[in-house]
Amino acid sequence: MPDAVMPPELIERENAIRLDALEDEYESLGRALDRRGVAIDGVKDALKRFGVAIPSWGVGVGGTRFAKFPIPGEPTNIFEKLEDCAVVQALGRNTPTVSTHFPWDRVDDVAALKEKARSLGLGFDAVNSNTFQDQPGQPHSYKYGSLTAADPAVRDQAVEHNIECIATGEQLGAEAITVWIADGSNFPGQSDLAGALDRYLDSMARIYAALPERWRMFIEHKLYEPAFYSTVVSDWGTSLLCAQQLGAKAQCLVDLGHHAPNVNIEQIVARLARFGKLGGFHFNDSKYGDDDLDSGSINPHQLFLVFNELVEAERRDPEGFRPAYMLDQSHNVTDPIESLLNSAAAVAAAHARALVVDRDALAEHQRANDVIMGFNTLRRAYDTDVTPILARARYELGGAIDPIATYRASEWRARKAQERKPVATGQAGIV
Ligand code: LRH
Ligand code: MN
Repeated sequence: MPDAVMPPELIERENAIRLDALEDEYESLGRALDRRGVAIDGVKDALKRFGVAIPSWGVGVGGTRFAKFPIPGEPTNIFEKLEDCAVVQALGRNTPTVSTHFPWDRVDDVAALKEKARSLGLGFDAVNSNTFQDQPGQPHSYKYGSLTAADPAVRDQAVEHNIECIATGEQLGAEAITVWIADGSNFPGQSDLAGALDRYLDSMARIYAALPERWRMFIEHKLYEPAFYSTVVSDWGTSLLCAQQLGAKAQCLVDLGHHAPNVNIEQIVARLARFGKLGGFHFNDSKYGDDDLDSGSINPHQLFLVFNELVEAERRDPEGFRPAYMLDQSHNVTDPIESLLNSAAAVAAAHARALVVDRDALAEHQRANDVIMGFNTLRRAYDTDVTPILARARYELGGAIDPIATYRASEWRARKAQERKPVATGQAGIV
């Protein structure tokens, strides 16, 4: 039994207040869905199997290039971060794994880190390498790129770092590495655009060769930032072509914030799934750029449409369908635990709404070019308030019917503010 970061009796007490209302709402929604040919318990069971990984870097307060505003009691190292991840899991019951980032999460004793996670009932999803920052004492700078740098010594260092991340990930029980590189340029003429991709493919092939049998490598594309003229892996097309060239273990990761405004991301998801290269997601939301806002907080309809394509993709190819679901957010003005609880619920809600779509009717309307009925079939699912299903799934898994209220009743943050050393103010940056 995992160490109880959230006392079960507290969850029980908070649930007892809300159970009758939940039962009533669940029964009434069940009847409504039944009239639409949807078995509510089937959706609930699917949600109970659904999980999205927490980014270790999202458990501390995030910042921008301008500033970061720490909060008392925020975690100061990966062990404390795992405790906060366990709080999110204890209340929300759909975030059983953590995605780590190296060297931000580097420890001397990896076995101790694995044991800590195990004692908290947590596992590890994809590890993330970092060749977009220079570490103290690092022989070669990544200022002018990493895996695609003109200088082979820089490329060697970056390849070595990724292979180290794989080795650490293997010790933790992870089975994938996400490779996002900031490589690009700020001026026309600064970089040899074609040569940069050749160097990328060569470096990635060396990392690919180091992948253990069951592992996958996720290529994460991004339109811009920190490079503002060209980015080597800037779009899904480049990512797909590279994944096809590298081999079966290479797949594409879609970070929702890494596209130009108004790009049809759900169609990108359908395309990558069609070619068997949909490796995973970094869920978040944005209004302008890579804002890393809470999932579903700005454009929940897009998140629904992404999951609508995911449900279709799984129906089309159940064998090959194995995307890794992860959050990737920066919590600059909220308690990260509350944002993570909300965001994991928003992702699960998008999934639930996609599961109540009347797929046979939709296919029929699409075949008959009945535009309005095709649209209305999707919109009806989107307009379905699935929160009773999410709450019931959490409740049946031992979680909280109302995670935020239960979290606040726990006074976790105030208690941790007494125990943990304060994070220095006046810093900036994502972590
Ligand atoms: C790049 C990115 C990438 C992570 C970083 C924290 O913008 O999305 O996935 O390495 O954020
Ligand atoms: Mn990301």
